[in-house]
Parts: sequence; C-alpha cells; structure tokens
Amino acid sequence: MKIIFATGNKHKFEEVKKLFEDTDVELLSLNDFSVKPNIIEDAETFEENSLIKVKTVFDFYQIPAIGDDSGLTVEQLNGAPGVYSARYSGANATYESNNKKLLKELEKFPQPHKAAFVCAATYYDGNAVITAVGRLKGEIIKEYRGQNGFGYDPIFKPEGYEKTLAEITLEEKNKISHRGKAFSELKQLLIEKGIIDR
Ligand code: ITT
Repeated sequence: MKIIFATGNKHKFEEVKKLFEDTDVELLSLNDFSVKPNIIEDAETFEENSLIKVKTVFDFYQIPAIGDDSGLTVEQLNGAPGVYSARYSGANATYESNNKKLLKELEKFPQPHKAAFVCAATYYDGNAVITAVGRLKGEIIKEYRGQNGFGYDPIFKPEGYEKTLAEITLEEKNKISHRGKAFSELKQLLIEKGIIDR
C-alpha cells in the first residue's frame, strides 16, 4: 500500500524508508509531489505537531500518511530548542547555524550537557490516528565529530556510546534513535491492526 511520509527532510525519509523495507508499504515523501500542502506546525508539543503534519497531508492527497515531529531537548536550557529545533537560530537557520548557536548557549554551563532527542511518529488515514513516541538520551559535546546523519547528530553522543550519531551508520542509528524507536513501534502497531503487512 502507498503511504506518504509527511516530510521534506531527505535524511528522515532515508531512515524511515529503511525501517519499512520489510513491509508491503510503498513509502513516498513530499519530495515526490510537485504540488504540496502548506503545513503550519504551530503546536507546542511534538505529538500535536506530528498530528498536524499527517492531517494536512492526508486531507490534501487523500492518501494515508505518516509523519514525524522531532527535536532536541537540553536539560540546562530547560528543554530548548525542543519543538523549535529546526528553526533554533532563526528563520534562515541551517544545521550549521543551529549547532553553532547551541554550543554558544551552552558555553556558560558546565559539562556534561545532558540532552535527549524526541520523536513523535503519527499515522492517519482519515479514520485511525496512531502515535508512538521515541526518545534517545545523551549529551551535547563541544566538538563536531562524524559526517553521517543530519542536524545535531555531529555534536550528540548517545548515553553509553563513545561515538556521536554522525559517526555511526544509518542502520546503527535506527536501532537506538528516537526516530528508529518511534517508527518501529508505529510499524508494529500498524501490523497488529492489520493496516499494513510484513
Ligand atoms: P519535516 O518537518 O519536513 O519533517 P524538519 O527537518 O523541519 O522536516 P522537524 O520540524 O521535525 O523536521 O524538526 C526537527 C529538527 O530537529 C531537525 O531539523 C533537526 O534540527 C532536529 N532533529 C530531529 N531529529 C534529528 C536527528 O535524528 N538527528 C539530528 N537532528 C535531529
């Protein structure tokens, strides 16, 4: 069956596509369509924002949708950047400018800078709404390490690991990450409910 992943983020798409490889799902993304809906992510929680994404996309294309709202929460910053992770350093934010701002903000705090990635993954088909949340605890380190992944990956070291998320493979990241956990659980729920098949 066709499912649209309500994302324009190519990295997220690669990760989630891999997780659904052992199912009958043909996963599309917004990049497969020339005309796209305007998604207004204005909620205060990951769960609500992921619901906004899938509802907007389902209503627009009338094709079942999955979506993810995710971000980084840093203890010493009282949970920031949180749902604002993508736009942390402003409207024209890049991964680089966000990382720079984060390291600057953390300069005044002692290490370790404890943090967690959070991902809310939601499915919607006009009927059923199914959500799963995944978390990955770790810390923000001061130097950039690794070329893989995206976003805050080069400065995030998962708890119990010596490598950053940018120094491990996509498969390894999927096993431990917030997104890997959220979408693995969502996949399981979709199989149990008979919505998709292995
Ligand atoms: P879509 O809304 O189109 O899915 P997006 O990148 O804007 O793409 P979000 O609104 O969910 O996605 O913002 C998530 C931001 O949080 C993302 O841009 C990164 O800055 C950060 N982030 C989320 N998951 C991450 C991960 O696995 N590794 C590194 N950074 C991540």
